[in-house]
Amino acid sequence: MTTDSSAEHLDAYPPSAEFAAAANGDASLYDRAGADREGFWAEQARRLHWHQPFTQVLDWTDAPFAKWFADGKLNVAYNCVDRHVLDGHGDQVAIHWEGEPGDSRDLTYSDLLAEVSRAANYLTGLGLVAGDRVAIYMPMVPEAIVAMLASARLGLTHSVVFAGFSPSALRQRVDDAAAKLVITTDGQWRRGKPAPLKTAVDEALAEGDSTVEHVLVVRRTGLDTPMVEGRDLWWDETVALAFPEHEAQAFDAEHPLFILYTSGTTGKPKGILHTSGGYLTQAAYTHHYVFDHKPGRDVYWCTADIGWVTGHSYIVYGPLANRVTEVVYEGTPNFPDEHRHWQIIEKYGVSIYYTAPTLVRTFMKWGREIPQAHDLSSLRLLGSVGEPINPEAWRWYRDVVGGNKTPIVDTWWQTETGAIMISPLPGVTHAKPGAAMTPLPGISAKVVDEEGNPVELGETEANGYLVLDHPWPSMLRGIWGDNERYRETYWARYAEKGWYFAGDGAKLDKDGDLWVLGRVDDVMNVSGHRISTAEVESALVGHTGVAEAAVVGASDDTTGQGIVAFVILTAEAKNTGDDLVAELKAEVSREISPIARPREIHVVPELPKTRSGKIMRRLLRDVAEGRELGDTSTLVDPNVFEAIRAGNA
Ligand code: 6R9
Repeated sequence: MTTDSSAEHLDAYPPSAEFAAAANGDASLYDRAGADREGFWAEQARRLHWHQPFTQVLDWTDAPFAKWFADGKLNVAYNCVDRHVLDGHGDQVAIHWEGEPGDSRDLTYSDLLAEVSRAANYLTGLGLVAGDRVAIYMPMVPEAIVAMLASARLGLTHSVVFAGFSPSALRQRVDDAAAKLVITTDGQWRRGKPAPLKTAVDEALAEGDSTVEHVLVVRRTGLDTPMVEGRDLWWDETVALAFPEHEAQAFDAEHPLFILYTSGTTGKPKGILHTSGGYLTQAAYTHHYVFDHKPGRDVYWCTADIGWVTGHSYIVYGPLANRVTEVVYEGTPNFPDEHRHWQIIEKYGVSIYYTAPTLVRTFMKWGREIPQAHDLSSLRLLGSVGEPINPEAWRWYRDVVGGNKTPIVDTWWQTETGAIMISPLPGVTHAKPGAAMTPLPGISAKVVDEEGNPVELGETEANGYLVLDHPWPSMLRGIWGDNERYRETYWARYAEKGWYFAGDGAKLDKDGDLWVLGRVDDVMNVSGHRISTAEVESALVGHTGVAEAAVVGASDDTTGQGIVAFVILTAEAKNTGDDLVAELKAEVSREISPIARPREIHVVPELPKTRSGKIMRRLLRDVAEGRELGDTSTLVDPNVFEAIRAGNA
């Protein structure tokens, strides 16, 4: 932040004096962390209650497998619930839950403690022991959070599977983690209608042997739900009747807390593994400073789903560790109409609101009159996550939602990083529309070229890669069951330097501020959801009529990227035009999830390939975005595009 007069610098929003005066953070955090990184993290770890204090901070001798606070012991659920009750805050509301059909429920910390204790007692009675895996396949109901915390309390490793995923996606995840229990609901509310969910579990488990011994079902919609004798259990007939007191036992700081599957560059999702002490330390630390959270005063709302990492770290673990009062909303932003989010903000006096750029752009499309019809003056801080936020959306968010006064924190991080890594600090640093700005105190990042040389400041070509050059407490501890893939995916690219390769392109502006530009691998980002091209391709070729498929993410005004597929049909297949395209789209929804449904599918006679047989997705992206073709010199057959365009027409 020099005296440079570049447009980017002029566009900076300095912290307001008023916000700065009461901010949790201050500039000394950067100095302290810079002078003694490990000492700084030890200080942050002491935000938590340790049943047995740690004496070591970082053990990196087995890099890239980190151990943080290894000789310390703690209980994650005790930190998120019990200690707040013991500190006299049992009556504070932890969760203002808002159901989609209009029902609502408040849970205080005492309520939460009783619910989590009941669930812990019941799961123990089922024979589950620390180290077992539990799959959680649930919509945004309070029991989903209770299920996560009860698992954490018992040292069970949870794997939350987004309730929009298909039975086969669920099965793949259940099998990979060898889960013994699936917790689900009878159904879920979606735009005013109940849709079955438990039947998807039945379908997932129908074929072949699985490791699942029980399916525990929360009643949410009242839909008629077949139960398998001896396997399936109703939550309200079991957990709800269990004893509401339970003593939390301490686990090693490195005890596995959860596995969360995310898309990689191949068809098979990666089970990202997170452990306890380091993860909770950084989730709590970032939630405190990045959101400037004041327990007992703020009302916080993160609009993510617990099926994604944002839901894990910024609905469940970070906020509850910090004694949050938070809103949890079950449904879609436009049910019963587009006013829903603003009504919820008014109803609860939400002061901190954390959402994704795709939703901000959707709000823009619906029009500013909608938020402007509400009193949003309780809002004092806004956050963004999931993809780069375009400056236009950033300004709209600040002006229309934030009353032209709230700081915006654009937070860069990943499932793998576990918690926020790069973000402005409100009240402390400047913000610029579209820039994630600077690594947080304690975090170190670089933007480098292919060889690992630092890129020049102000370089406008997007030629940099984002790397993390020091380990951090909430870093992933590996890919479940696949250490080799872990090394290969994240550490092989800059193996000599020992840097973590994030898979994102980035640049530094003239002020040295960091802009994340999007994925540089074959991972698409649709509405903030990571979907690999390979996953969608494999769903498409799973259809008998498709011989080959190539999928690209083309830029999309609302969703960031949209999925565009090019398919070659088998000789036997009949091209029935729109019918076939509709069938293929449905196939992808069924195989993966409606979020992976392609925006467009083009039936083409050929795909552009290099001599080594690689599909040139870059050129297909040019086609999908209606641009002039880039360099075609490495193509086997440069004429292929005439055929593709003809097929398109
Ligand atoms: C938390 C989360 C991670 C990928 C990441 C990047 C993109 C996330 C961003 C951002 C620019 C931001 N991403 N936040 N890009 N600015 N503030 O989203 O995790 O689902 O694993 O996605 O999302 O491409 O690599 P995850």
